Amino acid sequence: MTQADISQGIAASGAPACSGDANAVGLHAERLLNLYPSTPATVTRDEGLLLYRDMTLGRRFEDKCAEMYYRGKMFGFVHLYNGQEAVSTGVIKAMKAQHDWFCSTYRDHVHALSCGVPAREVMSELFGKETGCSKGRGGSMHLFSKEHHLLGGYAFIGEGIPVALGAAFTSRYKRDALGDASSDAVTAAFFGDGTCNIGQFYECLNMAALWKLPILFVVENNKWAIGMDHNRATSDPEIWRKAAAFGMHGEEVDGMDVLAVRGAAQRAIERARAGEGPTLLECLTYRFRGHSLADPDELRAEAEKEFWAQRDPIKRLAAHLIEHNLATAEELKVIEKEIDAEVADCVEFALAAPEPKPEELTRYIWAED
Ligand SMILES: Cc1ncc(C[n+]2csc(CCOP(=O)(O)OP(=O)(O)O)c2C)c(N)n1
Ligand SMILES: [Mg+2]
Repeated sequence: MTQADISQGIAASGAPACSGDANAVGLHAERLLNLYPSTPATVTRDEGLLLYRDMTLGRRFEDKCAEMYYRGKMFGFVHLYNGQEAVSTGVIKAMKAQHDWFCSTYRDHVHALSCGVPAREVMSELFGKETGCSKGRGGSMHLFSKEHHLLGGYAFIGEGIPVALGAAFTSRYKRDALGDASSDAVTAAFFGDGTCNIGQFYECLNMAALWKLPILFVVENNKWAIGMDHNRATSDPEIWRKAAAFGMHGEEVDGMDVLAVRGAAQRAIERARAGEGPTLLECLTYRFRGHSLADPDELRAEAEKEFWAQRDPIKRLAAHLIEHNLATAEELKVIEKEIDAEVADCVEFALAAPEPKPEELTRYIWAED
């Protein structure tokens, strides 16, 4: 396919015209425009509003994080999720809260919120406060909540994948070896495109397929691994195809469309619960900000950023809800206002919360009774 074809594809897709050079839009966009159509989820009004609320919370929480980071309220690296909300919401809200299991990466705030960890606990953790979900000992990259079955954010890439595999193995072992028929939890492991070039990914795919484990490997392919273009770093940029090497089901999906992600996730979850094993789900997405808040984001082409910004998953869901008479623009505005209040509240709460006591520095390294 030539660049002219890509430009025509963009026009034919009905997407608003991009300014700038079509050369800069690139292969990742080309894949999105040529995706094999998959069946999206259909949603009721309540489900649609729940998805809208979750994505809006994720976006506004992250915007507030940026503000707080630049005001010096949090330390270390902070990686935001703006642009990728359809993946977290699409997968996690298709699973059973406090029953299924979740493993994240260092880009973990929004996964935690989708899992139901209260915004107050997430913001407190980012401020290093005792009221944080990891008691202020973890920070941005190490969110954890036993109560919400969030098995962690991980600073080392790929570290969460074997942990997720262990959770999936546990579900299966409890049911098949220990005879607990109610043990049908499914695990979702989230990780990026760059992470698919390391060994743990392949080792875990192998074991998951071998033992037919109930797990979703969710690739958040946002085209970039810090400053490395995915297409320059991997043998076959279509990650979902790597599933075939393990005899596993693989699927690619528009990661800017929450209903497409939800539809694919629902199918994968159903297979996993039925004992039919794992799925490798590649979500084509894009991060709207730099790799971390320390990244000035000067590397990526403006035309590329604009191409993806025009596919903002939250605006897209809003348009769908309004078009299908599931909600009015006014109702969505009310939700946004409620979310703004929730985010303002979590900042106030976290600012006022106590620091961990210095003499308790090593507390929580081991589990307490
Ligand atoms: C084992 C390991 N090697 C290298 C790094 C440095 N590193 C931090 S982020 C990153 C890129 C990961 O990219 P990707 O998996 O695409 O995730 P994204 O940041 O795009 O969400 C790398 C290599 C690391 N954190 N851990
Ligand atoms: Mg990436």
